[in-house]
Amino acid sequence: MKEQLIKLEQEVLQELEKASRKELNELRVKVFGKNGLITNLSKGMRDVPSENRKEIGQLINQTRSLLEEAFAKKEQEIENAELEKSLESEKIDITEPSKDIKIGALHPTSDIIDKLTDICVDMGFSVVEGPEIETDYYNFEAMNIPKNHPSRDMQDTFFITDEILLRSQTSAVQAREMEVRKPPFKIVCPGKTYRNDSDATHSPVFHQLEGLVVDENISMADLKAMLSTLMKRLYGEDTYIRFRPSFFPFTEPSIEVDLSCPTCHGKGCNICKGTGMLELLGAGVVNPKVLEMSGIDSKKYRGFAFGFGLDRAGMLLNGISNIRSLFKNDIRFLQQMKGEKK
Ligand code: FA5
Repeated sequence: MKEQLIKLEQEVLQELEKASRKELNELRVKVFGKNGLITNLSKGMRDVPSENRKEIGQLINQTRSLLEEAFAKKEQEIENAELEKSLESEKIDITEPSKDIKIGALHPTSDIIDKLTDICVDMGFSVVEGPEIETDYYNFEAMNIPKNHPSRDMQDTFFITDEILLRSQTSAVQAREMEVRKPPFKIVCPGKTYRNDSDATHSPVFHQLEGLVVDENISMADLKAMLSTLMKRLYGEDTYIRFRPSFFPFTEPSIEVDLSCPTCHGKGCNICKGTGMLELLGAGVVNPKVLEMSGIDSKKYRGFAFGFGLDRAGMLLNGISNIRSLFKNDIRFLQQMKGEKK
């Protein structure tokens, strides 16, 4: 029996050595199956004289364990080889350029932010940023809009707590900057703003560009000259602007600025609803109270400020009729933009 076991072990190990996956499975049945070699040897234990039974039993078990281990090892080897082969054949070159690259363009809002800030930097403005999650103080109170003042109704605001809100206007950066800067200074601040608004020209998230100039002898004429130059550079030399009286608690006097329609050049079209003009921004001479609240001597210094709706400005530049198109993230829309191709 002993010799029989050694012979079996050697034969099986030899066959195992060169077995494929299919042969391995067949061999497994041949050795361990219902009528397999080892199984039959175990069955044959009945005929072994009782005094040798223990020793033979142990030998069979040893052979079984040794062969089981050899099978497991071979199976692992086959699996590794198969994996290696499939990794080799399915190799992906992630550096290979795609055959189907869809080229978009700079988003109209990013494009208008870049264009406007570039023009403002040329005019000597510094570009600043402010927090989108703002305090009631900077968004309203420091802008001469006390708590419960009716002018708060003009900006349907998302409050987080009584004192914290999503800024409803980039004007909130005015007081922040006035507190830390010494006049004279000129700053612009582009960024996101939030209001509970939603229709074809109003979105709950939109973008504004705030401008603030503080210096001696500032007047409405400076504001008009600056905005005229800005608009001509952005929309073309034949563009002109119109001032209309308005009200903002933080500017006195306050105006709204209309732009001759960049699509029809003032003749009247469906974009400007036949009027030839489009409302684009609010502006005015900074209210002396606002300067004083931020520690600036209003007897010596004056200022002007303006606040653009950037999404509207970008829509006009690109002939977009619905503000929602700006936030749909549709590459077909972006591909039509006149902005810089990326
Ligand atoms: C203001 O927000 C003032 N802070 C502007 C200002 C700054 C006045 C400095 C004086 C001095 P108004 O609420 O009108 O003003 O908003 C300014 C522009 O933001 C609007 O002309 C419009 O273009 C844009 N705007 C306002 N609400 C939305 C909205 N929900 N979606 C898209 N654009 C909007």
